[in-house]
Amino acid sequence: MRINYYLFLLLLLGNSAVFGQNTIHPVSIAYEAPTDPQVKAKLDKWQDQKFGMIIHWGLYAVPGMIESWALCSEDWIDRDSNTAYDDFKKWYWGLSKTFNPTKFDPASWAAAGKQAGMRYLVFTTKHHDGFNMFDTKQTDFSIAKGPFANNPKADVAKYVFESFRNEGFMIGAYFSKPDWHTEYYWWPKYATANRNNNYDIRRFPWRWNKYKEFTYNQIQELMSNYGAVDILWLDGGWVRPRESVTAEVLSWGAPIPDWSQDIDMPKIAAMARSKQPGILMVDRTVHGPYENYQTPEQRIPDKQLDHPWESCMTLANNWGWVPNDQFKSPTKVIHSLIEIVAKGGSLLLGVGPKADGTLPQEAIDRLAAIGEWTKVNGAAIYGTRTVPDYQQGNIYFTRSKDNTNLYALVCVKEGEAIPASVEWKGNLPKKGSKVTLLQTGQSVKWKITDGVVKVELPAALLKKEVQTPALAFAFNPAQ
Ligand code: FHN
Repeated sequence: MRINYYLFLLLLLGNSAVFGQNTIHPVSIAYEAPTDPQVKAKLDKWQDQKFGMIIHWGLYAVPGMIESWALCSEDWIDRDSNTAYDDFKKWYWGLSKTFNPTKFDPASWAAAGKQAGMRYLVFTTKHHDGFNMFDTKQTDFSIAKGPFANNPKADVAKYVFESFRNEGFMIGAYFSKPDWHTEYYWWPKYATANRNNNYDIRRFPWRWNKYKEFTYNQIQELMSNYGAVDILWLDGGWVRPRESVTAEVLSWGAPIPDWSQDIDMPKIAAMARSKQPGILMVDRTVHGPYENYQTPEQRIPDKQLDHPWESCMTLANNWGWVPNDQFKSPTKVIHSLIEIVAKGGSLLLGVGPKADGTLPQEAIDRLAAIGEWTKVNGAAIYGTRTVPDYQQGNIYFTRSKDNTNLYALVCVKEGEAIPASVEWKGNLPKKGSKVTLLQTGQSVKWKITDGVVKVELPAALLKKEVQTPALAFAFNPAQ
């Protein structure tokens, strides 16, 4: 009975916490471009992909609650005052004894992502709760040591990476820099007041050195034993050298201790790149040589950015699986994708598998519907780059990398009919050239009057039953 009580509390927590959590990773202002030619080449390849899937899967899928954060004692985590924290923690850690995803089928996840038109993956090898979704030798707190241990796919991350690699995806390993389970980060000797390590590293250097060694060894395992990895996506930006705690960082409002939670990124990056040449390091919000692209979260920057970036956003309201979650419509996701790409970014869309190892049917259905659009309009998205005049109202513009094509993407409001014509200024088609509607492959009538392009839609598309999230036009640019 008590467990159900917890579950009820945690479901309440899910929504209130999501709001609080969205302020955890604002984006850093500065950007430092990589100089390593292999990293630059990989970054250019990553910038071609435009659309990825981030998968949060771990202990939190068992009860269907917010990922890890229920363990944290910060005031935005609304846990019931009658629940003793130690009892809750014991219960949470005990989930490792019941997590047994017998229907784990990563090939079906990869197929769903491919069908949506996604082209890169980021998978939670370890979230803040310290539970490992790979067969690490550094601790027994892993999926490979619980009831799933004898399953042929017990080394979960290996099979997730393999399945998505087989579908042609670039592969990203999400790894949480903080680990709330190991005694080297949260020392049982002291209370855990917030997300940071709970002892003054200046007084206990031995313990922090053990944590650095533990972290290095786990990342070394991921870089050595799991095939080609293209992105090391390091979450938990509060774990950062003290000297990187600028006024901007303090303004974000996250609790930052007086000591330096420095895990020696230069050493980690050198090892990672020795094993995975050119790998992209995404040390979120710790701008510098190891944040090869920036990662605004649950939002789209107001303006076009001139350096590589990605918006990570949930398909539903939560990163992991939560029962009765509210899923975004395919139109909402496609409009976000179009705006993000026109502003120079990529969309990393969050999906949370259930505890049995399957994707929620609603997620599968949404991804299939999104794929109906990307399948016929992808030329305006994949491999494109930005143009200065990137938005006019509900119309966004992109260009092919070789500048031979411009694309106009006209977002259509949910439930609205396709307009009989669309108009825009600038970004003019070349005189006498064709304007092609990507979804039909047919050229459409167009003219320019006083610098305004007017494109007419074919009658067949104007029937009220024909709807689309966006119309995409391709044309040669005037100059
Ligand atoms: O704290 C995490 C959160 O749980 C989730 O993993 C997101 C996904 O980008 N990252 C951090 C919040 O910014």
